[in-house]
Amino acid sequence: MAVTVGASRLDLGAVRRLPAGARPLVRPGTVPAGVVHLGLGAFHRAHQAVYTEQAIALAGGDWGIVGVAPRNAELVRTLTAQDNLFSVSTLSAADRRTQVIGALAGVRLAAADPQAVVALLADPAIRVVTLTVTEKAYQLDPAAGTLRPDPDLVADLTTGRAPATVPGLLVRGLLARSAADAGPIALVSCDNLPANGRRLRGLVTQSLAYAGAPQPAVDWVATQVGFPGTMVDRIVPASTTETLAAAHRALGVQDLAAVAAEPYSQWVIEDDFPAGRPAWERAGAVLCADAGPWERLKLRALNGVHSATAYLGALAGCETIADALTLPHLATVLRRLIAEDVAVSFVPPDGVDVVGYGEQVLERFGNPAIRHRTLQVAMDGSQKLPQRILHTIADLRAAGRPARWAALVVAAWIRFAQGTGDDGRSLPLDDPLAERIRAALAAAPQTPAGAVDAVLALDEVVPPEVAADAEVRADVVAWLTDLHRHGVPATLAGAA
Ligand code: CS2
Repeated sequence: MAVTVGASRLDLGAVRRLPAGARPLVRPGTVPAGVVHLGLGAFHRAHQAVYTEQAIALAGGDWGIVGVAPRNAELVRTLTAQDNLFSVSTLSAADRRTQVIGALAGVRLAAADPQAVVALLADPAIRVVTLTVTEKAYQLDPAAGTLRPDPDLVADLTTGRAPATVPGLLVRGLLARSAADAGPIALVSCDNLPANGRRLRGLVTQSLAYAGAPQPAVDWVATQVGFPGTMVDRIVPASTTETLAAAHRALGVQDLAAVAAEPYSQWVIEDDFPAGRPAWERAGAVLCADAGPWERLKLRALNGVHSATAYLGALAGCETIADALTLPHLATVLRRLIAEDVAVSFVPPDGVDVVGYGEQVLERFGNPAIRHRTLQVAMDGSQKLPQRILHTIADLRAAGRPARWAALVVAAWIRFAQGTGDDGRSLPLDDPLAERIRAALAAAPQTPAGAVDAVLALDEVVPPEVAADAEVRADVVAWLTDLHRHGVPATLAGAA
């Protein structure tokens, strides 16, 4: 990214020169660490870090965050040079605010010093570990949650080498913590996985079994580690040079770790923290006994609709989600997806009207100040579609209902995976299963039905009851045929 040479930099010394409204809510560098966060990406900085800073400011507690980047050395260098400070800009058509966040007590690069991360996880001062590492880092098959370790994770679990994967770090850290008798801890998945707390517990227990961990350590994890489920929500696109330039203008100093986000933010957390937690409820988070209904609401009515917008938009040549929403008829089709499929597929949280929630989601997607690239949301479809769309289809079909609009999203994903947009431009398949998907599509008959059968047969992605459903297959084939023959605009016009 472009760096303005000689510009003064955000750091502790610059704080008092910041505009008054932009200063951190806590005195940076003064709050001892109680949280380790794995995955220092834009989402964490604009979500959990903001809630945690507010919670500390309002209720106190030694809950500074040690942010661990698995691999991003440049980000760790940047944050170190900035005394762990970064800014979050909140953008809407009408308004923009920039605030420096002082929640980070330190940063580490796991790839450079994995043992330091293991030692942190075994430190009695650390009582909460949060994660935003993206779906694929869990190395669970997305359909059933079964561990599918890659060679790096196998090496982490079966040799004494320094861990190189997120599950490897967690397992080694928990074994060290149990050996040190360092007290209970909560591991909190903040990724968009189905039942993310249960998935993370499943990952840890399957990994311990794979590693042949001794029974006392397995028992220790079973009794001393909480795995609260969460629903996290805030649209935070990857930062660009424009994000950094705008933060520079707002702060008067350069912030190379700046992020920009929409104003909306939500966090629902199951209250299962055996060694305490920050008072996140003071910052607006909802603590509850079961986040499941909230998580289904968000994964299906927001993320599923996001993926639909991303695939249809990318195929039609739209660069951003907000651009895609201006495609004629797309909003109508998304409304029908929400009302006719998503809303009737599950029981929402008490008092929530899914159609109204969906309207708010579409308004958020249309925020013109947020340039969220369709290709960013389109990434890793094999890891996302099960909880976003395929579970909606499975639940509708189990209730004897059609799943017509959800089938359109599957067709759009397949067409995207085939690699060419409506105007003949090639589209990148950025997905951990890209090779498998490409090989399956190449080996299949080169017809819409051939492509659909090849994709529905990917059993680590597609639940068996969906793969075996002739009506679903027929709907997906019909949509894919339309997308091929007529392109996105005419397909939407014919359907809306
Ligand atoms: C998006 C999410 O990239 C994606 O797949 O759907 O990152 C989305 O922006 C967040 O989950 C919103 O909370």
